[in-house]
Amino acid sequence: MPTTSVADPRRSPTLLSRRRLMAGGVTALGVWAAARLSPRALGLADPAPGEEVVPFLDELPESGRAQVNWGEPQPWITPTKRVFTVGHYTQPAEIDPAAWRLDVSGVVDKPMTLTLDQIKGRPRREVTATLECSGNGASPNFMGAIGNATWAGTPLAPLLKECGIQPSAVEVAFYGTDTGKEKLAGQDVEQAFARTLPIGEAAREDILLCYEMNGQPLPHAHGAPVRLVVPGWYGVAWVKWLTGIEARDRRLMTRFIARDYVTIRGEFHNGKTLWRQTSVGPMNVKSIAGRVVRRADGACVVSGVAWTQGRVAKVEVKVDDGPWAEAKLEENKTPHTWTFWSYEWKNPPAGEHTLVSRATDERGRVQPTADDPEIKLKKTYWEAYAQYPRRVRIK
Ligand SMILES: Nc1nc2c(c(=O)[nH]1)N[C@H]1C(S)=C(S)[C@@H](COP(=O)(O)O)O[C@H]1N2
Ligand SMILES: [Mo]
Repeated sequence: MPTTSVADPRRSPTLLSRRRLMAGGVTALGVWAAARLSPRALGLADPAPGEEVVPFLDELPESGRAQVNWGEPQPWITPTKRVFTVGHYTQPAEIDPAAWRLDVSGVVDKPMTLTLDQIKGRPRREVTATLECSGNGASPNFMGAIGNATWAGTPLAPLLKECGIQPSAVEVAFYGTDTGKEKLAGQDVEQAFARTLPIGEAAREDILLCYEMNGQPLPHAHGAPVRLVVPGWYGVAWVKWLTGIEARDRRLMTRFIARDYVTIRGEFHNGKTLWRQTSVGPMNVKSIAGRVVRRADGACVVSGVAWTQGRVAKVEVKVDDGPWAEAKLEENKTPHTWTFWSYEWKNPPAGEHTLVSRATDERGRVQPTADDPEIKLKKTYWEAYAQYPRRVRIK
């Protein structure tokens, strides 16, 4: 057992810092320092004297883009500058908050037009929730489009109630200022980015008209002045640069609801495989191993994150072809937020190994392997939540 290969920083301080540089990249140093101060940083076993990070052989290169870099420790709250951004139409110019208006219309008794001051004058609520693009993990070099942030704004539900939603309403639609030309029935039609929530879902207490992110005014790139926050749903539902809300008595079928951000897959029903097409909605159960730290006694601590719609119930880790072993979950009182986990890998043998994690959520959903029919029979790009095996070399 090659415990002697673990550097003792008391004897060799430069070796440890060089390892840190290799593991996280030069710009990561500040993040490392900050993360060590936070009791909820992923990988609490951040190298103490005598410990070292074992880099993953499949570590993704630093992309230079705003996104989570798994080679760095993750604080529970992702710094805003680390949170990815997505815009499918051309990004709108900055919106003048004084001129901005939000229209609430459709099948309501009392349509409304609100200013930003009126939105901010309404009851304020903070919600911590994990935002993930459903494309995260769908292509080989892409796993950083996720972040856990604290969002503040006013709850949507009481506003809808005040508008008096009529019984004919089946859903609530949300529109952004960004538009694009879509070809429909041979014609070019200008459409705004839009998403809908079923009427029951829109009544949830934790859906926000959000104007603050991590204690700061919501940045333009994240949808200022106001965006929708839908805890537990994939990012596509979190409409940015909000301009309109409509209660609707028939379903909206615009691009990012009905033609893109859709999942086509084979489902088993009464012994038959039937092909179903659905719109991307709530998050699936997913986890990723983020770090391995070698302790002075030779054991490795594997740590990572797991998330789902609702709460994660269990995370298990498998080394090579070994059995699934339960990881330790950090307390997870808040639903729709990621949770950290760690697993003690005793006596790791020298050589290359595969580590993989599997999360189970409170509803009993289990993160599938890439070979599971649930993933194998998925013909489309979005909802990439298969188990994510990682490679390490133990010296
Ligand atoms: N108006 C508008 N809102 C939008 C989008 C968009 O293109 N336009 N993209 C959605 C998608 S696909 C994702 S993943 C999230 C990303 O939010 P972020 O840019 O704050 O990370 O915004 C969503 N809201
Ligand atoms: Mo997305």
